Amino acid sequence: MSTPIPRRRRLAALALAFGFAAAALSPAAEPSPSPAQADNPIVQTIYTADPAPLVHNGRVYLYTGHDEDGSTWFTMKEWRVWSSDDMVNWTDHGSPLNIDTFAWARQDAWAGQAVERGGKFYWYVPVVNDATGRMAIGVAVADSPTGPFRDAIGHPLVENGEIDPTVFIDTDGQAYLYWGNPNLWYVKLNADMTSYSGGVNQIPLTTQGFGTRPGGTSRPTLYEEGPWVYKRNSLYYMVFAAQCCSEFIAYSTAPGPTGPWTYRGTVMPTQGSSFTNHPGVIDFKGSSYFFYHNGALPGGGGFTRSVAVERFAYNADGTIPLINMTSTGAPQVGTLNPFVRQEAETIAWANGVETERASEGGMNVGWIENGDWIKVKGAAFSTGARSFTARVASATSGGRIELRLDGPNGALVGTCTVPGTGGWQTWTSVSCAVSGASGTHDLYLKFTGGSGYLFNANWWQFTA
Ligand code: FUB
Repeated sequence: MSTPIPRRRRLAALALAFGFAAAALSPAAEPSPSPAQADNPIVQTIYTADPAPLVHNGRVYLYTGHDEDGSTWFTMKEWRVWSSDDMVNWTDHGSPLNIDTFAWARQDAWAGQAVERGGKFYWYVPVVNDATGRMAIGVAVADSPTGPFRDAIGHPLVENGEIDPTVFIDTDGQAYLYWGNPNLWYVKLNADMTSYSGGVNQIPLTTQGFGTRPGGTSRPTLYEEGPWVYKRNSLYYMVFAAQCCSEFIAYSTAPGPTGPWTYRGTVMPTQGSSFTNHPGVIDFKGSSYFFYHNGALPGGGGFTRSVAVERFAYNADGTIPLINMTSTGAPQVGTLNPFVRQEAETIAWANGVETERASEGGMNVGWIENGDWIKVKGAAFSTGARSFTARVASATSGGRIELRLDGPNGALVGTCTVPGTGGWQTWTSVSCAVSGASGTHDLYLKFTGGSGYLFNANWWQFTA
């Protein structure tokens, strides 16, 4: 059930951290800068970190950490999952994995990665082992990319006090798990993905392999943490967070999965207001994408980070070009179909709302106040929409959903009235007429009404 407390707490934390004037907390306040144009960072409802994208069945599943509001350390209790089939509208799948999933873990839901094998999804994560007080790598398993995930083995898969696992399955079927800070390690995973053979191997951190760190510190190479290993054509890539602090993203390549590695240079310079960064690289629908994190949301910084994405193209020789952080993000791949059920938590940009578990399954959008809105990018109305239906609930007296095109104050093509339903999870469907919506537009669901929380939204759909 939605309660008003978390959102108020979040706004207060944002205000404190960002030095906002009280007026900036008004319901109509919009994140800056230019939220209607921006698509980075990917998630606006919470702080996210340590992206790990996975392509499965025509969708990108994005696994992230969750920086708690107002954090002054890497205070992270759960991991989150998001998905998209167009790289701009992202569906919130909530948190199917948290510290409590591992009965032996104490804290620190830090940077991990998920992979699919044989119809199961394996998510490797670093956590503190309660018994030893050291960082260990756990493995969770699920039958779906969105979980629920359960502890696969009931104990750490491997433990040496180091963090940031990345998993890679080679074309010959051999899987590898790499991790480490300050060192770099790997094991060869068995086919069950939950055990390994051949012991724990250390990758030599040579300056030839991982570059030279300036300043003559105890760490001679640039390698810091957050490795991301993959193969393209016959070349193996290890992208990693380099130098500290602030980090930049660098990479090395090798002719095989265990090296020898050769340092290749910078992927993303030190940019943004987070002193850490974390890479995730995929190919999707014919393009290549680079995921990372920064501190771009209001209140953002080193412990309140946000995941973002850029599209890029490899150079002809296989090297990675320099990639800069942008607020524009990756272009949309295709369009969004407004004539099929769309989850309310499928969002290109959210202004003022949050999400939570819905009693009907999945997530819903909540904490909606007068003037809040959700942008859904590139909705293809084709020759026109006739009506709109939304699944809604309200413990108060409801409000209205204004359907606007191309901006929160853009052309109004319909208005649906939401009644009180007797509870925040007491769902009903409301419909209204639509006129003037044809072609492809960014759709804004703008929420209006009285004061306080108005209603929750679970899903919506237009009729043609
Ligand atoms: O998010 C916690 C830690 O910060 C990660 O494990 C590191 O990679 C750094 O991003």
